[in-house]
Amino acid sequence: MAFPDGFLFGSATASYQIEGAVDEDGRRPSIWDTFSRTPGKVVNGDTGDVADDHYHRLDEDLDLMASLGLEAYRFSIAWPRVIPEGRGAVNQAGLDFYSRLVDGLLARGIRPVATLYHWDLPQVLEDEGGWTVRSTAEAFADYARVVGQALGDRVHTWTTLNEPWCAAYLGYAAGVHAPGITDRLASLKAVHHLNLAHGLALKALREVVKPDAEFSVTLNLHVFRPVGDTGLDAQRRVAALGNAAFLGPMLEGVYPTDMLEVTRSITDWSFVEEGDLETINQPIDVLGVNYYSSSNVRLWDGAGERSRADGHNAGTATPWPGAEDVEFLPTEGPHTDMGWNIDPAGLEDLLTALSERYPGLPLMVTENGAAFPDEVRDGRVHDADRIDYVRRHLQAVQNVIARGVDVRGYFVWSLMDNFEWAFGYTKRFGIVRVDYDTLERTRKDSADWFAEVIRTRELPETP
Ligand code: IFM
Repeated sequence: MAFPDGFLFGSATASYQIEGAVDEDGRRPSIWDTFSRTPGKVVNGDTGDVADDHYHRLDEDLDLMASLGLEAYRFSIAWPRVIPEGRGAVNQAGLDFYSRLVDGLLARGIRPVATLYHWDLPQVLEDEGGWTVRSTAEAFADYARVVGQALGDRVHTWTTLNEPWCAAYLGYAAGVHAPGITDRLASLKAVHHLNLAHGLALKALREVVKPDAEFSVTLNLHVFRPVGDTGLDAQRRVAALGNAAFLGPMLEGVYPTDMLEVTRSITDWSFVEEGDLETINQPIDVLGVNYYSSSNVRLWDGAGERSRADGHNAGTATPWPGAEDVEFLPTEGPHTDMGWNIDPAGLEDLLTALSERYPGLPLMVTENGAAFPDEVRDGRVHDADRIDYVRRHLQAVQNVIARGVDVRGYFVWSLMDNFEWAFGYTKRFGIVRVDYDTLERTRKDSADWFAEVIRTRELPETP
């Protein structure tokens, strides 16, 4: 079966994970600069100081994308490069970099899909409370307007946030992502202010960008598989925190009852002000879905040690505030290098459920891919495991399209190996290998395979 006309094949990256050049041309520190420089927070003490040096290798990377035949490229913009102090003065050099990127994409026939926030909050704003305070959402709207004014004549799709679940819960509850805070109430305030930032930014963008631009948000929606008698109850609790906490306000204008119930012992949500939900509930043109794996859940019966195989680098604190009694059971293998299971049926289930709940809202898989311990042989990476992973998930996308689900595209994570947050450079997700000593880029077998899928618009027969 061929992918439908108009279905977009792309790849995705994020600013802090690839750019490097963290203190050049006026960029100021983000929370990830601070966090990664804090001993013990990132494996090997790795930082994004150099990363893939994409900032200096823009043309080479654009040519690489063109050589793969990419139809779209999803990148993120570093707020501290554009407005280094978080609010106020605009750094033209920062905007110029993204303007060159967008022009370079268009010149090569690649559609720019820009994300405004992929976790690199200006540190100065974190010092004022970060996402726990409303003023950060307001500053985000101003930043969105600035970027929209500069690039809005050329960017095709605007994405406000990438995976606010990670920013809120991994950053402020589990503390395994920047800013490294372990405070359940703070994480719930962060959820709300990220949601508010999304709504305010969409309003600002709509006023300044070209009329045919599209608007979206990218969520890492979770697939929870209930286990045993208590599985459904466990699923209801974590689905409220993980999925409905964002889908509810953004697409339905409400925080779901389950969410309020699960978090009752932590907050009465009085930080939600009148009119906020209306602001958050802005129309979008496409919902970005990031999917990698699924989880098995049930309620902990109190006996033995609670299993916490939630796949999110659990520290001592949980990223599930209020749902501490939910147990994440180990999943069936094989697993990727992240320890995540491989469950393409989960992607089918997720896309199907979304299309049933939100009929008429197009979906886009804005991230999917896998880290594997690549081996270089004769200068090549024969990553059959990654090809198999991507092939099976693309097959899942085809299956749901055949059943009438409106999926508009697929972006592989990631274009090239990069800084994998708390795992530093130890996890490789790229379809292109980066040699971190020489910064040389080499296409893996998966890159050649993906290029062929794009060229033929079909999945090759399984060998
Ligand atoms: O690398 C991340 C990306 O930044 C957000 N989504 C998941 C990827 C793999 O962990």
